Amino acid sequence: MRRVLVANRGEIALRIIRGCHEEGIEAVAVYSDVDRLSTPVRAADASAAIGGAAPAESYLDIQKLLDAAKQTGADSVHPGYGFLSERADFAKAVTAAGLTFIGPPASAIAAMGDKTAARKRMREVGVPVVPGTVEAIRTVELATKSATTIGYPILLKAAAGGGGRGMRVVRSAAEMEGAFRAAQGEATKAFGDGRIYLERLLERPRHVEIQVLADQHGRTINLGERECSIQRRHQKLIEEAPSPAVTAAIRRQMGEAAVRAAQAVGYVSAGTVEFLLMPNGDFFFLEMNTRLQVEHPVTELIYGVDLVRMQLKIAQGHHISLPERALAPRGWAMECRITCEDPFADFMPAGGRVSAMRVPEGPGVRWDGWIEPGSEVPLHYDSLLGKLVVWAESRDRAIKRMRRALDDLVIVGVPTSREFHQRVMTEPAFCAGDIDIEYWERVGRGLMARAPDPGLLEDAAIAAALLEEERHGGRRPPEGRPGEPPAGDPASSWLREARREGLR
Ligand code: MV4
Repeated sequence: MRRVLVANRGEIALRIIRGCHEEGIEAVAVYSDVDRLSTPVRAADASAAIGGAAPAESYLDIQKLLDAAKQTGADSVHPGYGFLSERADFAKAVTAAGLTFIGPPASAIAAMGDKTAARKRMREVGVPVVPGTVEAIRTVELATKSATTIGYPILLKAAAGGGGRGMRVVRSAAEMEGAFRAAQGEATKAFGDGRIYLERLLERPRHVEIQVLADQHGRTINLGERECSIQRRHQKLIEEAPSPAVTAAIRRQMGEAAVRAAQAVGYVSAGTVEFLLMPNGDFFFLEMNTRLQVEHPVTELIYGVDLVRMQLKIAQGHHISLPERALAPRGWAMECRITCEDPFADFMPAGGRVSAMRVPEGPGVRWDGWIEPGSEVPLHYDSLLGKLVVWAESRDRAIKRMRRALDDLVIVGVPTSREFHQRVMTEPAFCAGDIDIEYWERVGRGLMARAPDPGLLEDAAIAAALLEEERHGGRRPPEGRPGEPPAGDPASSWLREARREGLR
Protein backbone atom coordinates (compact mmCIF):
# COMPACT_ATOMS: atom_id res chain seq x y z
CA MET A 1 0.00 0.00 0.00
CA ARG A 2 1.63 3.20 -1.17
CA ARG A 3 -1.14 5.59 -2.12
CA VAL A 4 -4.63 5.75 -0.59
CA LEU A 5 -7.55 7.50 -2.24
CA VAL A 6 -9.68 9.06 0.50
CA ALA A 7 -13.26 8.85 -0.78
CA ASN A 8 -14.63 11.44 1.61
CA ARG A 9 -14.39 15.06 2.77
CA GLY A 10 -14.21 17.16 5.93
CA GLU A 11 -12.73 16.09 9.23
CA ILE A 12 -12.66 12.35 8.47
CA ALA A 13 -10.79 12.92 5.20
CA LEU A 14 -8.17 14.89 7.14
CA ARG A 15 -8.04 12.24 9.91
CA ILE A 16 -7.35 9.52 7.31
CA ILE A 17 -4.76 11.64 5.46
CA ARG A 18 -2.94 12.18 8.77
CA GLY A 19 -3.09 8.45 9.50
CA CYS A 20 -1.63 7.64 6.08
CA HIS A 21 1.20 10.12 6.50
CA GLU A 22 2.17 8.65 9.86
CA GLU A 23 2.51 5.27 8.11
CA GLY A 24 4.59 6.69 5.26
CA ILE A 25 1.69 6.23 2.84
CA GLU A 26 0.62 8.94 0.39
CA ALA A 27 -2.94 10.21 0.42
CA VAL A 28 -5.09 11.42 -2.45
CA ALA A 29 -7.99 13.75 -1.69
CA VAL A 30 -11.07 14.04 -3.86
CA TYR A 31 -13.17 17.18 -3.91
CA SER A 32 -16.46 18.50 -5.18
CA ASP A 33 -16.60 22.00 -6.68
CA VAL A 34 -17.25 23.64 -3.30
CA ASP A 35 -14.45 21.74 -1.52
CA ARG A 36 -11.67 22.58 -3.98
CA LEU A 37 -9.76 24.79 -1.54
CA SER A 38 -10.58 22.83 1.62
CA THR A 39 -8.02 21.81 4.27
CA PRO A 40 -7.94 18.06 3.43
CA VAL A 41 -7.31 18.82 -0.25
CA ARG A 42 -4.31 20.94 0.72
CA ALA A 43 -3.07 18.36 3.23
CA ALA A 44 -3.10 15.53 0.67
CA ASP A 45 -0.23 14.59 -1.64
CA ALA A 46 -2.47 14.73 -4.70
CA SER A 47 -6.09 15.49 -5.42
CA ALA A 48 -8.77 14.98 -8.02
CA ALA A 49 -11.95 16.87 -8.85
CA ILE A 50 -15.00 14.62 -8.86
CA GLY A 51 -17.84 16.97 -9.80
CA GLY A 52 -20.64 19.12 -8.48
CA ALA A 53 -21.50 19.99 -4.90
CA ALA A 54 -24.53 17.68 -4.76
CA PRO A 55 -23.35 14.38 -3.18
CA ALA A 56 -24.92 12.36 -6.03
CA GLU A 57 -22.65 14.21 -8.49
CA SER A 58 -19.43 13.66 -6.54
CA TYR A 59 -18.92 11.79 -3.23
CA LEU A 60 -21.67 9.25 -4.09
CA ASP A 61 -20.57 8.67 -7.69
CA ILE A 62 -18.70 5.34 -7.70
CA GLN A 63 -17.40 5.68 -11.26
CA LYS A 64 -15.92 9.13 -10.60
CA LEU A 65 -14.09 7.83 -7.54
CA LEU A 66 -12.68 4.86 -9.45
CA ASP A 67 -11.60 7.20 -12.26
CA ALA A 68 -9.92 9.47 -9.69
CA ALA A 69 -8.06 6.50 -8.20
CA LYS A 70 -6.82 5.43 -11.62
CA GLN A 71 -5.89 8.97 -12.63
CA THR A 72 -3.83 9.57 -9.49
CA GLY A 73 -2.21 6.14 -9.25
CA ALA A 74 -3.89 5.15 -5.97
CA ASP A 75 -3.68 1.46 -5.01
CA SER A 76 -6.33 1.53 -2.30
CA VAL A 77 -9.47 3.35 -1.17
CA HIS A 78 -10.60 4.44 2.30
CA PRO A 79 -14.33 5.28 2.37
CA GLY A 80 -14.43 7.12 5.74
CA TYR A 81 -17.98 7.27 7.17
CA GLY A 82 -21.27 8.23 5.52
CA PHE A 83 -21.37 8.58 1.72
CA LEU A 84 -20.36 5.21 0.16
CA SER A 85 -18.84 3.70 3.28
CA GLU A 86 -21.58 1.11 3.87
CA ARG A 87 -22.41 0.33 0.26
CA ALA A 88 -21.52 -3.26 -0.60
CA ASP A 89 -21.56 -2.37 -4.31
CA PHE A 90 -18.84 0.25 -3.72
CA ALA A 91 -16.59 -2.19 -1.83
CA LYS A 92 -17.16 -4.69 -4.65
CA ALA A 93 -16.41 -2.16 -7.41
CA VAL A 94 -13.20 -1.03 -5.67
CA THR A 95 -11.98 -4.61 -5.36
CA ALA A 96 -13.04 -5.45 -8.95
CA ALA A 97 -10.93 -2.49 -10.13
CA GLY A 98 -7.88 -4.16 -8.57
CA LEU A 99 -7.74 -1.75 -5.61
CA THR A 100 -7.65 -2.55 -1.89
CA PHE A 101 -10.80 -1.54 -0.01
CA ILE A 102 -9.82 -0.31 3.46
CA GLY A 103 -12.85 -1.75 5.20
CA PRO A 104 -14.84 -4.96 5.49
CA PRO A 105 -15.60 -7.42 2.66
CA ALA A 106 -18.66 -6.52 0.56
CA SER A 107 -20.35 -9.69 1.84
CA ALA A 108 -20.10 -8.49 5.49
CA ILE A 109 -21.53 -5.07 4.58
CA ALA A 110 -24.44 -6.75 2.77
CA ALA A 111 -25.07 -9.24 5.60
CA MET A 112 -25.43 -6.42 8.17
CA GLY A 113 -27.27 -4.10 5.76
CA ASP A 114 -30.36 -6.32 5.70
CA LYS A 115 -31.67 -5.80 9.24
CA THR A 116 -33.97 -8.84 9.39
CA ALA A 117 -31.29 -11.14 7.94
CA ALA A 118 -28.82 -9.70 10.47
CA ARG A 119 -31.27 -10.30 13.37
CA LYS A 120 -31.72 -13.88 12.26
CA ARG A 121 -27.95 -14.44 12.04
CA MET A 122 -27.43 -12.87 15.48
CA ARG A 123 -30.03 -15.15 17.05
CA GLU A 124 -28.31 -18.16 15.47
CA VAL A 125 -24.98 -17.28 17.08
CA GLY A 126 -26.44 -16.41 20.48
CA VAL A 127 -26.27 -12.61 20.36
CA PRO A 128 -29.29 -11.23 22.24
CA VAL A 129 -31.74 -9.39 19.95
CA VAL A 130 -34.82 -7.36 20.95
CA PRO A 131 -37.92 -9.60 21.14
CA GLY A 132 -39.79 -9.35 17.84
CA THR A 133 -40.22 -10.93 14.44
CA VAL A 134 -37.32 -12.51 12.59
CA GLU A 135 -38.92 -12.12 9.16
CA ALA A 136 -40.47 -9.08 7.50
CA ILE A 137 -44.24 -8.96 7.96
CA ARG A 138 -46.28 -8.39 4.80
CA THR A 139 -49.77 -7.42 5.96
CA VAL A 140 -51.45 -5.35 8.67
CA GLU A 141 -53.36 -8.46 9.79
CA LEU A 142 -50.18 -10.49 10.30
CA ALA A 143 -48.52 -7.54 12.02
CA THR A 144 -51.42 -7.20 14.47
CA LYS A 145 -51.26 -10.93 15.16
CA SER A 146 -47.50 -10.86 15.82
CA ALA A 147 -47.89 -7.80 18.04
CA THR A 148 -50.24 -9.73 20.36
CA THR A 149 -47.51 -12.34 20.90
CA ILE A 150 -44.66 -9.81 21.31
CA GLY A 151 -46.70 -7.42 23.46
CA TYR A 152 -47.26 -3.67 23.15
CA PRO A 153 -45.74 -1.13 22.81
CA ILE A 154 -44.33 -2.18 19.43
CA LEU A 155 -41.77 -0.49 17.19
CA LEU A 156 -42.12 -0.99 13.43
CA LYS A 157 -38.78 -0.93 11.63
CA ALA A 158 -37.67 -1.06 7.98
CA ALA A 159 -35.86 -4.27 7.00
CA ALA A 160 -33.64 -2.25 4.67
CA GLY A 161 -33.37 0.56 7.22
CA GLY A 162 -31.05 1.70 9.94
CA GLY A 163 -30.39 5.04 11.54
CA GLY A 164 -34.02 5.40 12.61
CA ARG A 165 -35.72 6.08 9.27
CA GLY A 166 -39.04 4.34 8.68
CA MET A 167 -39.61 3.62 12.39
CA ARG A 168 -43.08 3.92 13.93
CA VAL A 169 -44.30 3.36 17.49
CA VAL A 170 -47.54 1.36 17.92
CA ARG A 171 -49.08 1.43 21.39
CA SER A 172 -52.24 -0.60 20.68
CA ALA A 173 -53.87 -2.76 17.97
CA ALA A 174 -56.01 0.22 16.96
CA GLU A 175 -52.89 2.16 15.92
CA MET A 176 -51.41 -0.67 13.82
CA GLU A 177 -52.97 -0.04 10.42
CA GLY A 178 -52.04 3.65 10.17
CA ALA A 179 -48.54 3.13 11.56
CA PHE A 180 -47.88 0.09 9.37
CA ARG A 181 -48.83 1.90 6.17
CA ALA A 182 -46.85 5.00 7.17
CA ALA A 183 -43.75 2.92 7.94
CA GLN A 184 -44.10 1.02 4.64
CA GLY A 185 -44.43 4.24 2.68
CA GLU A 186 -41.46 5.87 4.37
CA ALA A 187 -39.28 2.77 3.95
CA THR A 188 -40.16 2.49 0.25
CA LYS A 189 -39.34 6.14 -0.26
CA ALA A 190 -36.08 6.05 1.73
CA PHE A 191 -34.68 2.63 0.75
CA GLY A 192 -36.74 1.45 -2.26
CA ASP A 193 -37.73 -1.50 -0.07
CA GLY A 194 -40.96 -1.35 1.95
CA ARG A 195 -40.43 -4.51 4.03
CA ILE A 196 -41.28 -3.97 7.71
CA TYR A 197 -40.60 -6.03 10.84
CA LEU A 198 -41.72 -5.71 14.45
CA GLU A 199 -39.83 -5.30 17.70
CA ARG A 200 -40.92 -4.71 21.26
CA LEU A 201 -40.33 -0.99 21.98
CA LEU A 202 -37.73 -0.64 24.74
CA GLU A 203 -38.36 2.44 26.86
CA ARG A 204 -35.57 4.75 27.94
CA PRO A 205 -32.62 2.53 27.02
CA ARG A 206 -29.06 3.72 26.65
CA HIS A 207 -27.28 3.50 23.33
CA VAL A 208 -24.03 1.66 23.97
CA GLU A 209 -21.82 0.36 21.18
CA ILE A 210 -18.78 -1.90 21.05
CA GLN A 211 -15.72 -1.22 18.87
CA VAL A 212 -14.41 -4.34 17.18
CA LEU A 213 -11.29 -4.97 15.11
CA ALA A 214 -10.84 -8.06 12.96
CA ASP A 215 -7.88 -9.07 10.85
CA GLN A 216 -7.78 -11.25 7.73
CA HIS A 217 -6.47 -14.22 9.71
CA GLY A 218 -9.45 -14.88 11.94
CA ARG A 219 -8.52 -12.80 15.01
CA THR A 220 -11.34 -10.56 16.21
CA ILE A 221 -11.01 -8.38 19.30
CA ASN A 222 -13.21 -5.84 21.04
CA LEU A 223 -12.08 -2.46 22.36
CA GLY A 224 -14.87 -1.92 24.84
CA GLU A 225 -17.88 0.33 24.67
CA ARG A 226 -18.81 3.89 23.83
CA GLU A 227 -21.81 5.58 25.44
CA CYS A 228 -23.72 7.46 22.73
CA SER A 229 -27.06 8.19 24.36
CA ILE A 230 -26.83 11.97 24.01
CA GLN A 231 -28.34 12.45 20.56
CA ARG A 232 -30.99 14.52 18.87
CA ARG A 233 -33.08 13.05 16.05
CA HIS A 234 -30.56 10.22 15.55
CA GLN A 235 -27.65 12.68 15.32
CA LYS A 236 -25.20 12.00 18.12
CA LEU A 237 -24.08 15.09 20.01
CA ILE A 238 -21.81 13.79 22.79
CA GLU A 239 -20.06 10.44 23.17
CA GLU A 240 -17.88 9.04 25.91
CA ALA A 241 -15.90 5.97 26.80
CA PRO A 242 -16.27 4.04 28.97
CA SER A 243 -20.03 4.20 29.65
CA PRO A 244 -21.02 5.24 33.18
CA ALA A 245 -23.56 2.38 33.11
CA VAL A 246 -21.26 -0.44 32.05
CA THR A 247 -19.70 -2.65 34.71
CA ALA A 248 -16.71 -4.90 34.04
CA ALA A 249 -19.13 -7.83 33.79
CA ILE A 250 -21.39 -6.12 31.23
CA ARG A 251 -18.30 -5.01 29.28
CA ARG A 252 -17.10 -8.58 29.05
CA GLN A 253 -20.51 -9.97 28.01
CA MET A 254 -21.22 -7.21 25.52
CA GLY A 255 -17.68 -7.39 24.13
CA GLU A 256 -17.99 -11.14 23.61
CA ALA A 257 -21.40 -10.72 21.95
CA ALA A 258 -19.96 -8.07 19.60
CA VAL A 259 -17.08 -10.34 18.62
CA ARG A 260 -19.55 -13.17 17.91
CA ALA A 261 -21.62 -10.78 15.79
CA ALA A 262 -18.60 -9.73 13.74
CA GLN A 263 -17.37 -13.28 13.27
CA ALA A 264 -20.84 -14.44 12.20
CA VAL A 265 -20.62 -12.31 9.04
CA GLY A 266 -16.90 -12.82 8.32
CA TYR A 267 -16.05 -9.29 9.40
CA VAL A 268 -12.62 -7.73 8.73
CA SER A 269 -11.37 -4.19 9.66
CA ALA A 270 -12.82 -1.79 12.25
CA GLY A 271 -16.54 -2.05 12.93
CA THR A 272 -19.09 -1.16 15.59
CA VAL A 273 -21.85 -3.26 17.08
CA GLU A 274 -24.73 -1.19 18.50
CA PHE A 275 -26.72 -2.30 21.53
CA LEU A 276 -29.55 -0.95 23.62
CA LEU A 277 -28.69 -1.28 27.31
CA MET A 278 -31.49 -1.45 29.88
CA PRO A 279 -31.24 -0.25 33.51
CA ASN A 280 -31.12 -3.88 34.76
CA GLY A 281 -28.05 -4.64 32.63
CA ASP A 282 -29.88 -6.53 29.87
CA PHE A 283 -28.65 -5.57 26.41
CA PHE A 284 -29.89 -6.22 22.90
CA PHE A 285 -28.24 -6.10 19.46
CA LEU A 286 -29.55 -3.25 17.30
CA GLU A 287 -27.33 -3.18 14.21
CA MET A 288 -23.72 -3.25 13.13
CA ASN A 289 -22.05 -0.24 11.53
CA THR A 290 -19.59 -1.65 9.03
CA ARG A 291 -17.28 1.38 8.96
CA LEU A 292 -15.11 3.66 11.05
CA GLN A 293 -17.34 5.89 13.18
CA VAL A 294 -17.33 9.60 13.91
CA GLU A 295 -16.80 8.89 17.63
CA HIS A 296 -13.86 6.50 17.20
CA PRO A 297 -11.43 8.89 19.00
CA VAL A 298 -12.88 8.25 22.47
CA THR A 299 -11.97 4.58 22.11
CA GLU A 300 -8.53 5.50 20.77
CA LEU A 301 -7.86 7.64 23.84
CA ILE A 302 -8.78 5.11 26.53
CA TYR A 303 -7.25 2.08 24.78
CA GLY A 304 -4.19 3.84 23.34
CA VAL A 305 -4.93 2.42 19.91
CA ASP A 306 -4.88 4.26 16.57
CA LEU A 307 -7.90 2.82 14.75
CA VAL A 308 -7.08 4.32 11.34
CA ARG A 309 -3.59 2.86 11.58
CA MET A 310 -5.09 -0.50 12.50
CA GLN A 311 -7.36 -0.31 9.44
CA LEU A 312 -4.36 0.40 7.20
CA LYS A 313 -2.38 -2.47 8.74
CA ILE A 314 -5.28 -4.93 8.53
CA ALA A 315 -5.96 -4.02 4.88
CA GLN A 316 -2.31 -4.82 4.14
CA GLY A 317 -2.73 -8.29 5.64
CA HIS A 318 -1.00 -7.67 8.97
CA HIS A 319 -2.06 -9.54 12.08
CA ILE A 320 -3.58 -7.60 14.95
CA SER A 321 -0.62 -7.69 17.28
CA LEU A 322 -2.12 -5.92 20.30
CA PRO A 323 -1.26 -7.94 23.40
CA GLU A 324 -4.11 -8.91 25.73
CA ARG A 325 -2.96 -6.44 28.39
CA ALA A 326 -3.39 -3.60 25.84
CA LEU A 327 -7.09 -4.40 25.75
CA ALA A 328 -7.93 -2.67 29.01
CA PRO A 329 -9.37 0.84 29.16
CA ARG A 330 -7.58 3.59 31.08
CA GLY A 331 -9.18 6.83 32.24
CA TRP A 332 -12.12 8.57 30.61
CA ALA A 333 -12.63 10.19 27.19
CA MET A 334 -15.42 12.47 26.04
CA GLU A 335 -16.26 13.98 22.65
CA CYS A 336 -18.44 16.98 21.77
CA ARG A 337 -19.45 17.28 18.14
CA ILE A 338 -19.03 20.91 17.15
CA THR A 339 -21.46 21.45 14.29
CA CYS A 340 -22.32 24.45 12.17
CA GLU A 341 -25.83 24.68 13.57
CA ASP A 342 -27.59 27.26 15.72
CA PRO A 343 -28.52 25.56 19.00
CA PHE A 344 -30.77 28.54 19.84
CA ALA A 345 -32.77 28.01 16.64
CA ASP A 346 -33.57 24.29 16.95
CA PHE A 347 -30.14 23.36 15.60
CA MET A 348 -30.82 24.98 12.26
CA PRO A 349 -27.89 24.12 9.95
CA ALA A 350 -25.94 27.09 8.65
CA GLY A 351 -23.14 27.75 6.21
CA GLY A 352 -20.73 30.59 5.65
CA ARG A 353 -17.15 31.67 6.08
CA VAL A 354 -15.12 31.02 9.22
CA SER A 355 -13.63 34.47 9.69
CA ALA A 356 -11.43 33.61 12.67
CA MET A 357 -10.94 30.74 15.05
CA ARG A 358 -8.88 29.46 17.96
CA VAL A 359 -8.76 25.80 18.85
CA PRO A 360 -8.14 24.62 22.43
CA GLU A 361 -4.82 23.05 23.27
CA GLY A 362 -3.13 21.81 26.41
CA PRO A 363 -3.20 18.62 28.48
CA GLY A 364 -5.60 15.90 27.36
CA VAL A 365 -7.20 17.87 24.55
CA ARG A 366 -7.62 16.72 20.94
CA TRP A 367 -9.30 18.58 18.09
CA ASP A 368 -10.24 16.54 15.01
CA GLY A 369 -11.59 19.17 12.64
CA TRP A 370 -11.28 20.43 9.12
CA ILE A 371 -11.82 24.18 9.32
CA GLU A 372 -9.28 26.99 9.32
CA PRO A 373 -9.68 30.78 9.29
CA GLY A 374 -11.14 31.49 5.86
CA SER A 375 -12.77 28.08 5.38
CA GLU A 376 -16.12 28.09 3.61
CA VAL A 377 -18.67 25.80 5.26
CA PRO A 378 -21.01 24.49 2.55
CA LEU A 379 -24.63 23.65 3.27
CA HIS A 380 -24.54 20.62 0.99
CA TYR A 381 -23.07 18.18 3.53
CA ASP A 382 -23.36 17.24 7.19
CA SER A 383 -22.62 20.15 9.46
CA LEU A 384 -19.70 18.73 11.48
CA LEU A 385 -16.90 21.29 11.86
CA GLY A 386 -14.81 19.27 14.25
CA LYS A 387 -14.80 17.02 17.27
CA LEU A 388 -13.53 18.31 20.57
CA VAL A 389 -12.21 15.28 22.43
CA VAL A 390 -10.70 15.18 25.91
CA TRP A 391 -9.05 12.53 28.04
CA ALA A 392 -8.66 12.58 31.82
CA GLU A 393 -8.22 10.15 34.71
CA SER A 394 -11.91 10.07 35.65
CA ARG A 395 -15.30 11.11 34.30
CA ASP A 396 -15.47 14.13 36.65
CA ARG A 397 -12.10 15.33 35.47
CA ALA A 398 -12.99 14.73 31.83
CA ILE A 399 -16.06 16.93 32.27
CA LYS A 400 -13.99 19.67 33.90
CA ARG A 401 -11.43 19.44 31.12
CA MET A 402 -14.19 19.59 28.49
CA ARG A 403 -15.62 22.75 30.11
CA ARG A 404 -12.19 24.36 29.96
CA ALA A 405 -11.65 23.27 26.35
CA LEU A 406 -15.09 24.56 25.30
CA ASP A 407 -14.29 27.89 27.00
CA ASP A 408 -11.07 28.06 24.99
CA LEU A 409 -12.76 27.23 21.66
CA VAL A 410 -13.50 30.24 19.48
CA ILE A 411 -15.14 29.95 16.06
CA VAL A 412 -16.20 33.23 14.50
CA GLY A 413 -18.32 33.85 11.41
CA VAL A 414 -20.67 30.88 11.61
CA PRO A 415 -22.97 29.67 14.40
CA THR A 416 -21.83 26.55 16.25
CA SER A 417 -23.24 24.10 18.77
CA ARG A 418 -20.61 25.08 21.37
CA GLU A 419 -23.09 26.74 23.73
CA PHE A 420 -25.23 23.58 23.90
CA HIS A 421 -22.22 21.57 25.00
CA GLN A 422 -21.25 24.16 27.61
CA ARG A 423 -24.70 23.90 29.15
CA VAL A 424 -24.72 20.09 29.17
CA MET A 425 -21.32 20.04 30.89
CA THR A 426 -22.85 21.69 33.99
CA GLU A 427 -26.25 19.98 33.86
CA PRO A 428 -26.72 17.81 37.00
CA ALA A 429 -28.19 14.67 35.35
CA PHE A 430 -25.46 14.56 32.72
CA CYS A 431 -22.78 15.19 35.33
CA ALA A 432 -24.18 12.27 37.36
CA GLY A 433 -24.05 10.02 34.30
CA ASP A 434 -27.85 9.75 34.39
CA ILE A 435 -28.49 9.72 30.62
CA ASP A 436 -30.48 7.70 28.11
CA ILE A 437 -31.65 8.13 24.51
CA GLU A 438 -34.42 10.53 25.56
CA TYR A 439 -32.01 13.03 27.19
CA TRP A 440 -32.51 15.62 24.44
CA GLU A 441 -36.30 15.59 24.72
CA ARG A 442 -36.33 15.41 28.51
CA VAL A 443 -33.43 17.74 29.39
CA GLY A 444 -31.40 19.01 26.42
CA ARG A 445 -34.13 20.97 24.70
CA GLY A 446 -34.93 22.79 27.94
CA LEU A 447 -31.29 23.84 28.35
CA MET A 448 -31.50 25.80 25.11
CA ALA A 449 -34.73 27.58 26.05
CA ARG A 450 -32.66 29.97 28.21
CA ALA A 451 -31.42 33.02 26.30
CA PRO A 452 -27.84 33.10 25.05
CA ASP A 453 -25.34 33.72 27.80
CA PRO A 454 -24.28 37.38 28.18
CA GLY A 455 -20.81 35.84 27.83
CA LEU A 456 -21.60 35.54 24.16
CA LEU A 457 -21.15 39.29 23.97
CA GLU A 458 -17.64 38.60 25.13
CA ASP A 459 -17.26 36.26 22.18
CA ALA A 460 -17.98 39.20 19.90
CA ALA A 461 -15.12 41.04 21.59
CA ILE A 462 -12.88 37.99 21.25
CA ALA A 463 -13.84 37.78 17.60
CA ALA A 464 -12.92 41.39 17.08
CA ALA A 465 -9.61 40.88 18.86
CA LEU A 466 -8.81 37.80 16.76
CA LEU A 467 -9.61 39.60 13.54
CA GLU A 468 -7.54 42.53 14.68
CA GLU A 469 -4.69 40.16 15.52
CA GLU A 470 -4.84 38.74 12.01
CA ARG A 471 -4.65 42.22 10.52
CA HIS A 472 -1.62 43.04 12.66
CA GLY A 473 0.03 39.74 11.75
CA GLY A 474 0.35 38.18 15.19
CA ARG A 475 -0.74 38.14 18.80
CA ARG A 476 0.49 40.84 21.14
CA PRO A 477 0.92 40.30 24.87
CA PRO A 478 -2.23 41.05 26.84
CA GLU A 479 -2.62 44.37 28.58
CA GLY A 480 -2.56 44.51 32.35
CA ARG A 481 -0.84 46.32 35.16
CA PRO A 482 2.66 44.98 35.76
CA GLY A 483 2.67 42.48 38.62
CA GLU A 484 -1.09 42.00 38.53
CA PRO A 485 -2.16 38.42 37.81
CA PRO A 486 -4.48 37.96 34.86
CA ALA A 487 -8.15 37.45 35.74
CA GLY A 488 -9.57 33.90 35.81
CA ASP A 489 -11.72 34.26 32.72
CA PRO A 490 -9.81 32.75 29.78
CA ALA A 491 -11.32 35.39 27.56
CA SER A 492 -10.17 38.21 29.77
CA SER A 493 -6.94 39.03 28.01
CA TRP A 494 -8.74 39.10 24.72
CA LEU A 495 -11.48 41.18 26.23
CA ARG A 496 -9.03 43.65 27.71
CA GLU A 497 -7.36 43.93 24.38
CA ALA A 498 -10.63 44.38 22.56
CA ARG A 499 -11.77 47.01 25.07
CA ARG A 500 -8.45 48.82 24.87
CA GLU A 501 -8.89 49.04 21.13
CA GLY A 502 -12.36 50.48 21.65
CA LEU A 503 -14.01 47.59 19.89
CA ARG A 504 -16.65 47.04 22.53
C1 MV4 B 1 -35.15 0.78 19.12
C2 MV4 B 1 -35.52 1.64 20.18
C3 MV4 B 1 -36.33 1.11 21.17
N1 MV4 B 1 -36.77 -0.16 21.08
N2 MV4 B 1 -35.60 -0.48 19.09
C4 MV4 B 1 -33.01 4.10 16.47
C5 MV4 B 1 -32.05 3.98 15.34
C6 MV4 B 1 -31.89 2.54 15.07
N3 MV4 B 1 -30.49 2.22 15.03
C7 MV4 B 1 -32.59 1.82 16.16
N4 MV4 B 1 -33.20 2.81 17.00
C8 MV4 B 1 -33.93 2.48 18.08
N5 MV4 B 1 -34.37 1.20 18.12
C9 MV4 B 1 -36.40 -0.92 20.04
N6 MV4 B 1 -36.87 -2.15 19.97
C10 MV4 B 1 -35.05 2.93 20.18
C11 MV4 B 1 -34.26 3.37 19.11
C12 MV4 B 1 -33.84 4.72 19.21
C13 MV4 B 1 -32.51 5.06 19.37
C14 MV4 B 1 -31.51 4.12 19.43
C15 MV4 B 1 -30.20 4.47 19.60
C16 MV4 B 1 -29.86 5.81 19.71
C17 MV4 B 1 -30.82 6.76 19.65
C18 MV4 B 1 -32.15 6.41 19.48
C19 MV4 B 1 -33.11 7.40 19.42
C20 MV4 B 1 -34.41 7.07 19.26
C21 MV4 B 1 -34.78 5.73 19.13
